[in-house]
Amino acid sequence: MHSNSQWRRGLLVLASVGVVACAGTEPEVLALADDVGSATDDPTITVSDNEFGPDEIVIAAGTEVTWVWQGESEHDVVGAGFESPLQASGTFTQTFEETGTYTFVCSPHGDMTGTVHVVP
Ligand SMILES: [Cu+2]
Repeated sequence: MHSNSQWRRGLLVLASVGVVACAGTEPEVLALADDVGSATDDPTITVSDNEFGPDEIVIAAGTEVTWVWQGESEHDVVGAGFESPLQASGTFTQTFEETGTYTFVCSPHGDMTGTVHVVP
């Protein structure tokens, strides 16, 4: 029993370290700030090596965003509640119904991040 509880404590420590290490790159949904600007009429984001372009867009609620792969390497788009395949070409679409600020990341490239602001 003693060794079992030590093992459990070890797992807890590992879990806490993992949460800290991932902070900032985990996709999340944030409250919408009031100064994000007005919605774009071109809700398209390119996926290249290794960045999203643009890496921040503003859309109206109910708009479908299209990501278009243009690079050579494999990338994906992972947000809170949506995830594209890991692929080197093609497209991915996601419709955002609720207002808020949605961050997304390419899972193989943790510094490849983007943001979708959904305004009313
Ligand atoms: Cu990537």
